[in-house]
Formats: sequence, C-alpha cells, structure tokens
Amino acid sequence: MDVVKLDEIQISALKEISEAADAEALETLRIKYLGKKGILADLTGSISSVPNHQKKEYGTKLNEIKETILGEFVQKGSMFAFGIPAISGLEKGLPGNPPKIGHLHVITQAIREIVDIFRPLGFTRTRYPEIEWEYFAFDALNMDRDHPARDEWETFFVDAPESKEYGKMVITPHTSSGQVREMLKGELPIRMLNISRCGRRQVTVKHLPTFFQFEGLVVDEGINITHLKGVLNYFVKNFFGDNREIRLRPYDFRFTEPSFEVDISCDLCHGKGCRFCKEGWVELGGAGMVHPNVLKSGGIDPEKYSGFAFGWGVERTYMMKAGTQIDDIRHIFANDIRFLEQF
Ligand code: FA5
Repeated sequence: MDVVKLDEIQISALKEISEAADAEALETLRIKYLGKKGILADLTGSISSVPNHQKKEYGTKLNEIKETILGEFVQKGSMFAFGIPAISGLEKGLPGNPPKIGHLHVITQAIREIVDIFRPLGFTRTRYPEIEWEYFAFDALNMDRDHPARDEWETFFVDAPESKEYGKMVITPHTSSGQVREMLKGELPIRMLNISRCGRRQVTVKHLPTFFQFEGLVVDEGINITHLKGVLNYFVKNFFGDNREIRLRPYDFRFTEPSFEVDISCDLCHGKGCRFCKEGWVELGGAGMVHPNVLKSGGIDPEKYSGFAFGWGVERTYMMKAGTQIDDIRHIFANDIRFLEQF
C-alpha cells in the first residue's frame, strides 16, 4: 500500500458520498469506510507492512484522509437531517470570529485615573461602608441630631433597628462619613482618598440616586489653606488639562471652616451656559479646612493638628472632562452599550 493508493481511496470515497441518495445509503457508506472493519480501519492495520522509511508519510496522509472523509459524512448527514450543511470546523484556512472583548465601565476608568493622579502625592485609596450610621454621616461631622443642614443630604434611611450610640442606619449620603472613621484608626499623618458609592433621594440631569464621590482628607501638623488650593489645582491640571479654570465659592459646610464649593468652567458650552450647566460653570464638589470639632470626634488634638478635606462627585467630574459631551448624568448607569462603548 502506498501513498498514491491512499489518494485514490479518498477520491472514490468522496465521490460515493456525494452520490449517496439518502441517509440509509450514507450510513452504508459510513460503515464501508469508517466502520470498525471498514476500509480505513484496514489501512490503519496494514501500517506495519509499510516500509519503515515511508511509515511517517503514510501515517500522516492516512490521518488527513480520515478527517476529510469524516467531514464529508458530517456535511452530507446534516443535509439529510436538517436540510443545511453542518457548521464545519474543518475549514482551517478561514480566519476565526474573534470574541467580542468589553472594557471597563467609564466610571471605573475615571476612578482609576483619579487614584493614579493622587497617588504620587501620598494619598492612599480607602473605601468606607455604603450602609452607614447617622453618627459618622452627620453627628461626628459637627451636625447634631436636629441640625437643619442635614436636610441638604436628602438621605435614604434603612429600615433597621436604631443604635443608641450611632442613631439610624442610612445609605451613606457622602464620602465625608469616612473622615472620622479614618481618624479613629489613630494613625497620623493622614492622606486618605476615600472613593465610595453614595445615595441620595435625587434624580435630574445632574443628580443620580446612587453615585460615587472621591474624598481627600489630609491631617498633619501645620496644614493650611495653601496646601488645599495646591492639591486642588494639581488635580484639576492633571485631570482636565491646563486650559480649564476652577473657581472657589464661599460655602457653609458644617464640617469645614472655611468652606468652599469648587466649580469648573463647563466643557459642553465653554462657559456660555447650556441645559446642563445653565450659567457656564459646573459644581464639582466641596472643600475646606477640617473643623476642630471634627478632629475632636476623631480623637485628634485640634491645637496640634490641622487638616483639609474635599469631596467631589466622580460622575460630574468625569463629565466635565474635555470632549466627553455627556449632557445627562443618567446615561452613565443606564447600561446602554451604545453609550458605554464610546468611552
Ligand atoms: C458634600 O457631599 C460634602 N461632603 C463635600 C465636602 C467634602 C465638603 C469635604 C467639604 C469637605 P455636596 O452635597 O455638595 O457636598 O456634594 C459634593 C459633590 O458630589 C457635588 O458637587 C456633586 O459633584 C456630587 N453629587 C452630590 N449629589 C449628587 C447626586 N445626587 N448625583 C451625582 N453627583 C452628586
């Protein structure tokens, strides 16, 4: 038996298969060629009689023929059974269909970028609970139980037993809840970057019921307002580029004194005013020097130490990056792939 003979067997097998009139005829042919005592089994058995120097070539050829004939049986069988050719895995020359590869959600990308910008300044990323006690969200931040400023946070309350010490359970309305938790760790100096999910009873083009904030907190000896301004400027230049402007507006957060709201010129309308920003500026978040009462809640001596803090919305901050053109914050978590794959 030589290799030329193998070719002839393949030709006649393919011809017979193509002429098979029905499934029964095809099965007879299958037994003839591929059955236990079929032609190909015979040829495999006779390999011992092939001269040694031809054994390798013979074996390879025989395997190829088996594969080809088997493929033809599958195709023809599929035509008889389903009226369509089988999806063949045998066309080795064709390029495959590459699997679709996704990418990180735009907010995950933004969070990673924010962390990377703050890391060289010594900020370490932390994350504090999304379900929080009123105490850390408000009381410890210089807002007593009945203080009217709490209303601004439009808080979701959790239907759970109240704690005598810590009050009601809430969905944390801001990352500032992590400030006193961080101080209570008792490690000074502090350079915290707390990025966590927050919740508020708000839905508009600028507000989501659940969103992310990133909160910086620095506590050390001799920290003053120039450090705060320096860090904010450093972040803004790195995140938005040199050409964007920020402005600080005096504000009255209870946990910082003095306090500011930080605005950035709107990239959608370049400061002219649009449906998103209305007057050319968009609020990114708050900032200020940590109030002495907050340091005291965290067991830190305000005579010796001082600090600054800032808390900004991740989505709002990302939306104000040049060229993102997102004019409604609600698109970000609507999970529409057509929207998300742009970023
Ligand atoms: C605060 O939450 C303060 N804790 C910020 C702060 C931290 C001040 C440290 C001083 C020191 P405010 O409520 O303004 O402040 O929210 C801060 C930012 O979070 C907003 O400017 C906005 O960017 C974002 N934000 C607030 N509510 C929403 C919301 N519902 N949807 C999306 N982003 C929001």
